Amino acid sequence: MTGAIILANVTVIGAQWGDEGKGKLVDWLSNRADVVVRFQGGHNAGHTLVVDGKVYKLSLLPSGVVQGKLSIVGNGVVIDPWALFDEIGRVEALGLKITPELLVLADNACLILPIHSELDIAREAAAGAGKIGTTGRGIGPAYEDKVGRRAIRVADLADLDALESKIDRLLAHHNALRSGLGLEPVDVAALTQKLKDIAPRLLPFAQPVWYVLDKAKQAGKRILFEGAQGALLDIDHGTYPFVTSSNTVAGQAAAGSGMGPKSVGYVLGILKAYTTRVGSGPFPTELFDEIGQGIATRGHEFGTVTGRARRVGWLDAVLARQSIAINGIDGIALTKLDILDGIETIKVCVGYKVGDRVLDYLPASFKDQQGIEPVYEEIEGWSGSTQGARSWKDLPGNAVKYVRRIEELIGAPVALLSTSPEREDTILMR
Ligand code: 2SA
Ligand code: MG
Repeated sequence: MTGAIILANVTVIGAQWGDEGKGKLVDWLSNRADVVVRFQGGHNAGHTLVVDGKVYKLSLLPSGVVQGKLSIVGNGVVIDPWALFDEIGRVEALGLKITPELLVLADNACLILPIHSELDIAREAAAGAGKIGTTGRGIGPAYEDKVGRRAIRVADLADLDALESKIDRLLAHHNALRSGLGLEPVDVAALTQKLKDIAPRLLPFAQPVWYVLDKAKQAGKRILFEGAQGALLDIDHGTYPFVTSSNTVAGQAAAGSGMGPKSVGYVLGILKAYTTRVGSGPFPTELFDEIGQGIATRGHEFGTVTGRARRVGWLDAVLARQSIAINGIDGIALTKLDILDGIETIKVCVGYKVGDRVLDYLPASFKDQQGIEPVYEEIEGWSGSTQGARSWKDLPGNAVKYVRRIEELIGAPVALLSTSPEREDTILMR
């Protein structure tokens, strides 16, 4: 199996609600890849990479930029050009150089405009207790416009004569929505000018990504697909409506980049040794006690993009198994095991009681999801440290037992074990 991770195309997917540590694993794997591709989401993603003591917080840029690998933002991504150039400025300040040779943006990707984040924020404010807990980055409204066939795409910036009429059409929709939320109407000429100003900066990065990837494939290049968020935030498969607005599952790697389904290759699911979620929505194994507090503190569980505190709970093997099925996960990278160091008894959820039923999957109905009572298995903890371990032999016996038991419960092998945020603290298991 491990051979496959190193030799094949790899798709890295968050197996929970995001923040499983994908950034570090993508960085580790991008050493072994030629091309790194983002295929969904936008700058709502937050990947933290620690390389040689430097901390890179990436949102829209594929993690491959840190290793100097061809980094591609696919058609499935929604691109906020202003946020992109801010991010480029931040990473360039750390010593990287982001050129069109390194970074390619899909010319058919849809743009996030200021009207999208304004709408996102206004809707969340109006929703009160029913809010989704979005990142406020305009992701949902941008995908709505994409699916509604009125979005502005990257390639539209190359046709400035037609731009104003496209924006006019878009604003006919938005200004009606805005008036309902008490927002001022947007001026067509002002928004058009803003886009005309950014166009010459953005266009040098634009290419037909499917074509670039096809060439890469013909040349035998290895491609790494970098998922953002997690499978339980998927628009179809997640805890709807408390989800993001894109498909986050492995299948999207193909559609969101313009390659065929076989290109997805080895699917590596990133699973945190416990569970976190940021934003609202069901969370069956959520902890509200000092154990949860301790995990949150030791695990630095704060959103990379928004700084929001993440909710924390025990590992949910029911959800992990479901995630393995819907993504076709071949192997797991288990992260943050060290955060459980010193906990006397660790719990893992192995089933759901919903009324008088016991389920081994997450029911689709929100009412059922809210009513879940987790069935736990208790596993003896370890007193030694797993932090920074670089070999299987360095792990306390009970930590090994915990990993083995998780493999049985979720029905997938742990292929990699990450024992700290540092690139080198990664154990190849098999
Ligand atoms: P949105 O903004 O429309 O995508 O929000 C909808 C839901 O998706 C969740 N979401 C995330 N959950 C975890 N991590 C994400 N990225 C950042 C990070 C988040 C941050 O890596 O830390 O910094 O706060 C992410 N992006 C979206 C979001 O919480 C909503 O539940
Ligand atoms: Mg994150």
